[in-house]
Amino acid sequence: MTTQGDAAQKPTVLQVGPLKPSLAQTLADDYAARVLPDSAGERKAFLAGHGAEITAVVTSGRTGVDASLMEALPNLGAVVNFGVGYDTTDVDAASARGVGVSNTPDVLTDCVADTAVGLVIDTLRHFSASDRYVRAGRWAVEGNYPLTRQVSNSRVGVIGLGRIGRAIALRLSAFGCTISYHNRSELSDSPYTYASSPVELARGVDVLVVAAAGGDGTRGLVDGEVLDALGSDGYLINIARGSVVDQDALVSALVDGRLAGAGLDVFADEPQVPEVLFGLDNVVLLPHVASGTVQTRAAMEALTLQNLDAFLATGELVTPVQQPAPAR
Ligand code: 8YV
Repeated sequence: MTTQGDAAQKPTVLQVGPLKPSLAQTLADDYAARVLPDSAGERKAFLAGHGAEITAVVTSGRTGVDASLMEALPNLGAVVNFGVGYDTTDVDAASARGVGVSNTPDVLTDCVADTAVGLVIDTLRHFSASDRYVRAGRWAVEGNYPLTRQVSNSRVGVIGLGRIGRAIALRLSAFGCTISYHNRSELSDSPYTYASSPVELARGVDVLVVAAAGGDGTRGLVDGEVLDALGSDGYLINIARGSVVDQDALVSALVDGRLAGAGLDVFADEPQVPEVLFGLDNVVLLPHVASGTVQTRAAMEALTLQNLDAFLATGELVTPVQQPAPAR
């Protein structure tokens, strides 16, 4: 156990934000981790008393560590992030301070890609809406459910052909879909057609799948102009971050019927979801569950702990977004 006296020598772990319960338990039991209080007053007192003890933070993509928290942790060496997305952590501030940042890539790629494909199918084929139709007793009364849109052989555009984007493309290729993509630059090793802008990509597809990392570099990348280019026969699927899409523009396009439908796992201000979408059967709404399987979350937890252990033992991270500055 860390005491005030030896705090400067002993590595002390801080949990920032809620974590998977088993991970939080392990941090408490095996690392004697402290937990950053939620309330502003308690947090201030905690940081004044313990900020200098902290050498590693464990957080999730939903919370992260901003520049002001980093400043209150002068001996911080690493931010260990549960999740592949780390847009809630200020990586520039971390870099300036020599603080390493890790995430959990690869282990969630399959589940997130599965979710994207599930959303494509559900949104185009209205399975969730049809299920509601049956449960409400409408089948027997109103007859067959209206016809929907075929997924196989459709044209799919992927924004962000990284690990997850490629896994989505691979799956939908097996459905006979024609795949095109937009990235900051064209990939030399991709079999898919490159579009030089999101608008150009949207113009040529039936379904636009957002798989780009969140953060300032992609904020509002899918704006009203992109949605107009996708058009009233087009569908938007987002399994990335709500920030990549202009949510107000999306909602008005859906409400006005200027978009055929949307499948959304992520939102601009989670867990808030625009209520006007609740009444639309051409929209599928998920509570940010893309990686949420027992297997994948266990693998994410294990990789999070591997990063933490490696940092505490060697000062290096296993899956770094950036490594800590050496010889701290
Ligand atoms: C997690 C995610 O739910 O990995 C990510 O970036 O969005 C999800 O897999 C989230 O990070 C957990 O906080």
